[in-house]
This record gives sequence, C-alpha cells and structure tokens, in this order.
Amino acid sequence: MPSLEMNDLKKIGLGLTGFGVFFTFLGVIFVFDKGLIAMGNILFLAGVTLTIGINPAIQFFTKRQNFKGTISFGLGFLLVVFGWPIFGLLLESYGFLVLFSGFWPTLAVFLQRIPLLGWLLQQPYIRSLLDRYRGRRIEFEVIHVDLDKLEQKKPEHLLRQPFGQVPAIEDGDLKLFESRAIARYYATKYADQGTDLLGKTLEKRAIVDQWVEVENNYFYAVALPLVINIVFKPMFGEPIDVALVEELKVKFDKVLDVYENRLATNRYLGGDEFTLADLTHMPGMRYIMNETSLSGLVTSRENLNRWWNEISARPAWKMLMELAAY
Ligand SMILES: N[C@@H](CCC(=O)N[C@@H](CS)C(=O)NCC(=O)O)C(=O)O
Repeated sequence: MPSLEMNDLKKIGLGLTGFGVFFTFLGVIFVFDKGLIAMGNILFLAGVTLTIGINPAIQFFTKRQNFKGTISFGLGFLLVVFGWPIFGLLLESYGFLVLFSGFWPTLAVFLQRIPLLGWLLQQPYIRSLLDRYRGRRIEFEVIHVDLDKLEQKKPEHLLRQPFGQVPAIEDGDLKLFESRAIARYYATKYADQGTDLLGKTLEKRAIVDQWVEVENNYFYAVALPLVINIVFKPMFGEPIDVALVEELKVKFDKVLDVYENRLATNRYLGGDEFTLADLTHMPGMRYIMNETSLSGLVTSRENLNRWWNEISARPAWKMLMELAAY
C-alpha cells in the first residue's frame, strides 16, 4: 500500500507539479501561449508521475476503468504539445476530471502541500468554499505493515494489535484494533459530517447492527476460508483443500440467497441508506469479486449485483482502491 509520507522524490514531484500548474496558468493568461502551456503540461505530468511513483503511475493510467480518462488526457496532451492549446486543454480537463473524480480527497491532501497553490487553498475563504463541495475529508497517514515480512508479528506491532494482525489505528491517545470496531468508531466520531453510516433512529441502528453481525458470522465466516483456499494457499505454494472449497461454495450460495432476498426489497442492507452494514462487507466482497473465480455467484443474482455495483462505485471506495493500488 503506498504511504502518504513525504520522501524527497515526492517533494520534487510536488514542486514540479506546482510549476506545471503555474506555467499552464501563465500560458492561459498570455492568451493561450503554446510554449508556456506545453512546458507547463510536461512539468505537470512529470511531477504527478514522481509524486505517485513511476510504477503506480503507469498502473493508474493503464487500468481498464481509467482508459477513457487516460485517452482523453493523453490526446489533449498531444494536442497541446503539437500547438493546439485550446482544444488540448479542454480535452485534458475532461480526462483529468474523469481520472481524478474518485480520487479528489487524496488529491486535495497533495494539492495542499504544493508551494503557492497549497497556500492559496489554505486561505479561509477558499477553504470554506471548497469544504462546501468536498464532503467528509479526514487527514490520515497510512503506516504500511508488510505481511510478507511478518511485520505484524513484531513486538512493536503487537502493542497495537496483540493477535498479530492488521488493521489497527492510533487516533491521538486511542489505540484500537478490529476493523468493525474501527469503522464504528470513525462513523460515530464523524457522525455529523458526510454520509451518516450508523442509522438515524434506534430501530434503524438496530437493523444496521444486525447486518454488521450477519457479515461477521455468516458472510465473512464462509468467505474468509474460501479466499484463504482459493487465493492465498496457491500464492504460498500450499495445497488447496478441494473438498472444503466445494462444501464452502454450497454454504456461500445459501448465504447469498439471504442477501439477494434482503436486497430485493431494500436498496441497501440497512434499508434506504448506505451504512456500516454495507461498508463492512466491502473488503470481503472485493476479494470474492476481483480475486476469486466466484464473482458469478454475485453477478447471477440481480439485486446483489446491483447493490455491489452501486456501493463499489462510491468515490470513497474508489479512492481507497487507488490508495491500496488494487
Ligand atoms: N477480525 C480481524 C481480522 C483481521 C485479519 O484477518 N487480518 C489479516 C489481513 S486482512 C491479517 O492480518 N493477516 C495476517 C496474519 O494473520 O498474520 C479484523 O477484522 O480486524
């Protein structure tokens, strides 16, 4: 997972991005000066690539779901470089919006660190204007624990998570582990900002809690051993327990029938609104959909499929996927 820590390359990258924006801006002011805009664009692209990292940048631009944005941005870039700055910038802007719309909260954190632009964005009037359109944004730092190197079993990590697993968080003096408890903590802490994830009435909260429990005791209880056998064992060269996988598939099919039924009359698991009940399913669902051969169990169920397409298209989830480089 990429970290948001600033190393020297990222600092240089941000500097270049800042100059890129500045030259492009100057170019536009000087009645679409071709040279300035082209130079600004080249600096901007080099800056973004250094900031994200060369390999993650290639992965990001070549991802299937980013094709539309990348092609528009790339064509726009070529038009700018070959002397058609107005059309080029228009096409680039479209590509930029398509590429980064789900990425805005992370992008905002980076933009604020760019010299001059960062200072401008910090000004109270501009800040309040942006906050109005931005929704919830919480500053955080990702600390990568390398599971391949068994860093989760080291004494310093056991202080955060005594069972030697991830995730764990530190928020001021609070240390917390168990993903569902962490999700509930943040949902409660920031209940007055952005989407209300807890449920608005006592009864609605009870239904949300019920489906969070269902996730842990029925969905995850079957999905986890399936994923371990189908995804992780082959990765580590261990034999798959074929009989167990077949047994689990039958169980999983029955669990998903219950979901299909629930979602036939409810847009989300908790009812009309997206809540913690949906959110806690997302990591397990991602594995099932993207890393196993079991996605058909979901796509063949009309309502389950509709629900997954809807929740996995949420900007915060897309941003997380970019951050995790999935
Ligand atoms: N109940 C825990 C489960 C955490 C868990 O399964 N973590 C896995 C990664 S998703 C892990 O750390 N595996 C490495 C290991 O067990 O050594 C939670 O929800 O936080």
